[in-house]
Amino acid sequence: MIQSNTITKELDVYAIRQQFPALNRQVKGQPLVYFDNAATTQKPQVVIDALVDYYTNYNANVHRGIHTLAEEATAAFEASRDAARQFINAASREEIIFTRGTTEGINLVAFTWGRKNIKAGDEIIITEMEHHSNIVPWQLLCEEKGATLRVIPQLNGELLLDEYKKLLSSRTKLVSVVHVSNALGTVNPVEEIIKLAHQAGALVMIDGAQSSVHLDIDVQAMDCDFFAFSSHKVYGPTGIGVLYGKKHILEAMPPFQGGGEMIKEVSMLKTTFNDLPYKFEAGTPNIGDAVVLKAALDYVSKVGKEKIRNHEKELLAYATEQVQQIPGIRIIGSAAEKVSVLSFVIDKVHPQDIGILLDNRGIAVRTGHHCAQPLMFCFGIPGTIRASFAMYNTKEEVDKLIVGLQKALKMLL
Ligand code: C6P
Repeated sequence: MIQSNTITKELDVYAIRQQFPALNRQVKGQPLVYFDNAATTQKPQVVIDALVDYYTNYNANVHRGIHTLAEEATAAFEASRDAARQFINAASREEIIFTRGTTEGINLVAFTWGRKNIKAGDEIIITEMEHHSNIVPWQLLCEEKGATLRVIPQLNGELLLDEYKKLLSSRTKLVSVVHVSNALGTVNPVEEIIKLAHQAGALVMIDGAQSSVHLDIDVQAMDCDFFAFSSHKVYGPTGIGVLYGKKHILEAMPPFQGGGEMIKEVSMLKTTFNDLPYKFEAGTPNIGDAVVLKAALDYVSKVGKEKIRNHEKELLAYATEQVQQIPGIRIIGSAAEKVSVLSFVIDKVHPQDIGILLDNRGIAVRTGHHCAQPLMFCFGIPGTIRASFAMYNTKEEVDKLIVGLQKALKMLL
């Protein structure tokens, strides 16, 4: 039976929805139902305003000029670094490197730390649950160095830790693991994974693309060596992200790209490199989006991650229960610990057909392999239909999804 509710005890979803202008638009003549939040979140007005304010009032290059605009832009850029430090509880601002996003953060580590430290015969461990951006950089590195990529298997969306223990050895130099699976929503036990890796003498990189918006991140408590996330999945702009690395590890790493900003002194004979974090930030950075990241992180903190999490948990439980009642639907990934991602397949129906029919009703979901083809292979499917919920979604919207699915199935079967 379909039932709706309005305001959850803790979070005034309707007040929050007013702050996201995109949610007011119509798609195909219907109010937009945006359930593609794992791909990217919509932006609150404060984030949009912060970007307009930057380009309207203090657009300038950073760390270079002594004029007022340059000083204002530099102060805002560095304040955003401080906000990011606080958001993941890094020990120091030198450990916060601005990147284009999670993908660039992982590639930076593979390119610099990896090239220096990985040798023939070494091993890197990842999992079956990885996004392509935490597979391909390590494949490229292993191929170049003659190293081996090992993979922790999963069952029904949970990693098999006993198999992981068997893979660890003195040959293991790095373990790189997704914190939260984008395709299934599984929250992986990263603390235990990190502890075991460190006992084996390996470093650990955590792909935080999906976790940073849902979970409280404390990189010091977690004790990871690297952590990467993207602003656009945390209600911020695209084109900016953060790579965290432990200071002593970053200090020992060679630079990523060469150019302005990352140097201390350049002569035709020799170049010395800038201090952290600038050593890894060559060229004019994405200043506007970096500045705006602070507005997004502040917004999330102000609403309160725990409240958001509770609301999303309620939505996931409700949607799971409703979807399970539709004959022929199979949920993919049944981990005990999940964030608000619901992936499913339907007997005899291609996910893309469902995606198109839902879009005709104004409902945005993602269909396909979700850049996790090896994981789809494990489940023996080409892809799923994925509905991913954010702080502004409601049970009424879930009801619309259920009706949309029922109508689509009537049409297709
Ligand atoms: N996943 C999704 O729809 P970028 O593109 O660099 O911001 O993030 C890459 C990335 C890395 N790891 C995980 C776990 C991710 O989910 C993503 C992005 C989106 O699931 C787009 S493919």
